[in-house]
Amino acid sequence: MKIQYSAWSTHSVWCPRLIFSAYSMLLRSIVLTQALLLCMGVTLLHAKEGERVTVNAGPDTKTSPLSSSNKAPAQTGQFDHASKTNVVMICIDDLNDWVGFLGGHPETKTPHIDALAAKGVAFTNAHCAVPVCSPSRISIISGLHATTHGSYELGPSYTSIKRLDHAPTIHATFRQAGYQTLSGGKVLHHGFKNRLSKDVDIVLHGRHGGPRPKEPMNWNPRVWDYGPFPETDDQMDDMKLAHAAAQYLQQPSEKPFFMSVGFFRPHVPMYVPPRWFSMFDRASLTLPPAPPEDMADIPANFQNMNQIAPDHQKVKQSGQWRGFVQAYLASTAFVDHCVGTVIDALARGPHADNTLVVLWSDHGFHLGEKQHWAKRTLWEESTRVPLIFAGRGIPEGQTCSEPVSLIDLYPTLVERCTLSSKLELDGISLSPQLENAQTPRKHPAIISSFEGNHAVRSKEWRYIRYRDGSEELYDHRNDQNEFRNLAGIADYESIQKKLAGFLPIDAAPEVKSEASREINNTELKNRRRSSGPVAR
Ligand SMILES: [Ca+2]
Ligand SMILES: [Ca+2]
Repeated sequence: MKIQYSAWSTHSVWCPRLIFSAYSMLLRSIVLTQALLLCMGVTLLHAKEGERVTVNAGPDTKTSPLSSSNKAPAQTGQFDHASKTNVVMICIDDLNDWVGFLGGHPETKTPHIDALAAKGVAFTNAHCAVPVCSPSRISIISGLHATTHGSYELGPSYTSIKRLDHAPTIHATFRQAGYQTLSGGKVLHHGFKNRLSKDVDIVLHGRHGGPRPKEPMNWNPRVWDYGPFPETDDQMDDMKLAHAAAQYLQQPSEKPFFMSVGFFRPHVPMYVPPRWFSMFDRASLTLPPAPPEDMADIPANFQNMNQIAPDHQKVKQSGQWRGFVQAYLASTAFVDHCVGTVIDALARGPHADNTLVVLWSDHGFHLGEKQHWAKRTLWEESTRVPLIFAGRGIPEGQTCSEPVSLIDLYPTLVERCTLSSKLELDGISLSPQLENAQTPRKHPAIISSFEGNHAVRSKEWRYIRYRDGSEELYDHRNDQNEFRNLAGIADYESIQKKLAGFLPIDAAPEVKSEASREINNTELKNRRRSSGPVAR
């Protein structure tokens, strides 16, 4: 609990010390606690096994980028932990490279994320471990590759994967080191449940991605729906989470803290308030490049096994392509505002000087490129993610184009915060790149999707090998859209062979839960049932 004892230091002299000291301390703690709760509108309790603890949302905060020029004078909490580095980890769901600093869409509006990138080290060639929510996040939070833990799809939770029985979450590692751990929204796909509930001291806001309208607005099934809803930002769970995080960051803390803030947008269904839709003109916005002839040189197998998202032909025929793109841009602008709310609170609060911020998205997202929607592919649109480090110990204004993986986050944060390194992690610390962004990396990023399919992304190339042996090769020096598959062409044989040398050996077989089969079956049934656009 955050209490400013110094503000009350004169109160105790009113009481005869020997007689009333014990009573005074008790009274003080009650009064202070009540005053703090009343002032802050906070219900803050320590989490117990299986118990939900919440911090209610406070008033809105004016957003601005992390800046040393607009912060309040530094305060200190009860304990001096100036030598410790706090961590704020911002996790975004399904955000591709449509952020200003990555240049993925010419009209996207992400001023706060771009400002954060400018204040730190922005990684422009960062990739997920698996291009779908649950295994991507499990990989980040465990620091282990999918080919180690064996989760390649939705379904298995962290605690249901045997290989992770003795793999501490990054939250557990920080907590073990004396940090207070906080989490809110979507960080692990299944949340911190069962034995993981003790890894999080304070739940900032529940794992809610709402609200949703009663009836679909533009698309069936409603999981793929979009539209201007609800009326105001403060009705959005993401905004409530941002306020809760902001509120915590503006108070002194007793301990160093590790905070993870997981926003849902731009994940479908893409409902955000009308003001975000009105920022983008549906009729004139730029559609992503998606020439049908691009598919002529691509092996068929992966296209056939990846049938969960809406079909691009159906999207086009329904006349809703522009609507989806507008909704994605609107959702991205909205989540950027949420990020700004958190960063601004940090910048103006007492932790501005001793906090490291890391921002990532769990994977990318197709909006028609390669005739595809959503995720799960091994192409650039699906695997590339925004990744930013900023704050304490991070140089400003650097850009790193070396290939990195999100599984590198865990060892990086452990190293930057000088925690114990007795951990078996697959990732490689990004500290050399955080010292000098031009430092080369020896290893490419490895991405896996469904069992037995892998991509190798180096600084200049993408090589894909599917389970049936079929291959793709792209030269990013002159083909950022991955239009021309160079696999099998004699001139590229040596680079193809070199990249193939990085393919995982002895990859873990897929862990499947009953729930995962049900989820997949339900999604497929929904897809078959789908009537596509909502009839009007
Ligand atoms: Ca996701
Ligand atoms: Ca092509």
